[in-house]
Amino acid sequence: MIKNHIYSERTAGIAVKNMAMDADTFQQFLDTIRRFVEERLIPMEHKVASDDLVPNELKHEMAMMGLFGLTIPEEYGGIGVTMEEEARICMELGRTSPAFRSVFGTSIGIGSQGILIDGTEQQKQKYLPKIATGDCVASFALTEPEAGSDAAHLRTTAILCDDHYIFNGTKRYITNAPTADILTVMARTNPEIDGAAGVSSFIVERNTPGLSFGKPERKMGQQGAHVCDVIFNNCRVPANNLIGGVEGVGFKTAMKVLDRGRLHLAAVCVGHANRSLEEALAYACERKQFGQAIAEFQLIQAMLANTKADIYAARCMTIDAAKRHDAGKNVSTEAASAKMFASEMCGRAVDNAVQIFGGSGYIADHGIERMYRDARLYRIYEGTTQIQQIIIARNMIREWRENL
Ligand code: COS
Repeated sequence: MIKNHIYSERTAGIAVKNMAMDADTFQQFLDTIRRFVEERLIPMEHKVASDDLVPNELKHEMAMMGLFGLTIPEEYGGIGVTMEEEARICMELGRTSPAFRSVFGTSIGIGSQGILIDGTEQQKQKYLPKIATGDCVASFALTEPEAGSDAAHLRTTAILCDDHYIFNGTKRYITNAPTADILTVMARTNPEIDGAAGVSSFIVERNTPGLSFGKPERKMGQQGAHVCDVIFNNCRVPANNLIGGVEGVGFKTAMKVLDRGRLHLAAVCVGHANRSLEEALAYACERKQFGQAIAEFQLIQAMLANTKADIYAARCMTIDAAKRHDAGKNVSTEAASAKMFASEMCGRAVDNAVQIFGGSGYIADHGIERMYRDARLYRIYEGTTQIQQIIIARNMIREWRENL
């Protein structure tokens, strides 16, 4: 419904790919998402965590709101939000369990952006409209048992044989793989080349012969979002599914996808930290010790104030980096900085929230310990904090040398 409204508002003018919505329409959309989070998602958090499952009716509501089409351009049936708009939406969605965002977040993010950024027109026409409606869930398969942070040394091979590539290897910890209809897969098409230049990216459909999936992993947090291995055993992928039709550029496609993904995650971290602060503030104002609300104590105030300032900083960084991305600038450094700062900030925020809740923060019924566990992943996936540091420092050194 919202989607239709936005369509009519936006297609009334000249259709420009991922053009910003007018401020009122966007604010209306944001308000609707906020209400959805408050009224539909937050009340379901406990059940989703204990069932380890997001109910289908909620997925359907998300599809009706257009959430599966957020980043897909209008010409392929989506809403086509800008990066800044996406960041602001993620800050709202980040206020509830990450499992809800994961339902569509991977699909509209790292799962589909490879097709959007580097795919052929035919590939875009074939897959993006189905992704935009939620009929096709897309995942991103880069990580392997022996290639996590060192992604350029992945070992899965894809060897051209007539009009198919024959895939062999295993991908690990692939978010949403248990339900994915397609996967963006990075594989080595040239085994003679050890590093990044031997890697190509592909679209692999779920029903491809030779493709199988491991059992969903048991995790520390983020219940309701599922990860598993993806196993290729002489899996025959049509040559047409090579993204962009060009071999050897798949690693770069993955890096471009991750630049955008890291901004998306930084925004989610801002939302997550904000929610933990709202909970901690409310508790601190109500909980009485030594005859007064604990919010009156300066040591509690310090934790609240530090988190407030931390969130503000992460929010400003993320929005600034998103605006630069929208302006067509290379944001490798800014995206890594925002992801690093926001995920570390979120870790501090949830830790402070548990501390303010005291003993209750450790008890499952209050939900704060769940937020603490859920947040831990932000500092790891889509590049650990240490990988973000490497990216930032390398870019600094390269720029310094270029300016000599
Ligand atoms: N956009 C476009 N191209 C990029 C790029 C970016 N953001 N980052 C790197 N490249 C290009 C480089 O320019 C280089 O191209 P040339 O060979 O033509 O110069 C190529 O990609 C290889 O880059 P680099 O030499 O920097 O690769 P490295 O193997 O040294 O490692 C890191 C790069 C460590 C940054 C990369 O492997 C990485 O990000 N690892 C973490 C992976 C990750 O996030 N995993 C999580 C999985 S998803 S949940």
